[in-house]
Amino acid sequence: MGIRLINIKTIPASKNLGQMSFFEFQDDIDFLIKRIYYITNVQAGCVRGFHAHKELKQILFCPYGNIELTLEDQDGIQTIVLDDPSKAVVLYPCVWRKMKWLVSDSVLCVAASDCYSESDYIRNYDNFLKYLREHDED
Ligand code: T46
Repeated sequence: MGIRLINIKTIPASKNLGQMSFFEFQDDIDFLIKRIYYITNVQAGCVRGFHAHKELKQILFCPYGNIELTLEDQDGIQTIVLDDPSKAVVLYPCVWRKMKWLVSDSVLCVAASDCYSESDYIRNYDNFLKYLREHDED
């Protein structure tokens, strides 16, 4: 369970070469990646998410734009804005998430610990609260 904000190592812009950001297993994240997906072509104001995961671990980052995450776990609710390519959030199991696009065409990238499985989702908020209570000691 839990939420971890991490700073992605970034080689700063130099001349016309732009900047590069990178993260890797062990140094930055504590799980291997089995799936990558990204969400594009979203208008400002759009809110996605409204679910939690039972087992999945994910790292979320926004290489372009500005996306607000509202995250709820056993410690309460927090808001994190991904507004820089060097910012990322690791979401462990049992975090209810909403992602709000603050700027049109912002890109949300996600690297996940497992392949897609609808049975890992908790898409009902009351079921999430119940699951949280039942797994509080995990
Ligand atoms: C998450 C947040 C950050 C697939 O078939 N394969 C996939 O790998 C994914 C990610 C989704 N889908 C299907 C499932 C739904 O029928 O694509 C449809 C849209 O997915 P969803 O409504 O869950 O999208 P978001 O933006 O609410 O949530 C997504 C991820 O699903 C979720 O794991 O943590 O981004």
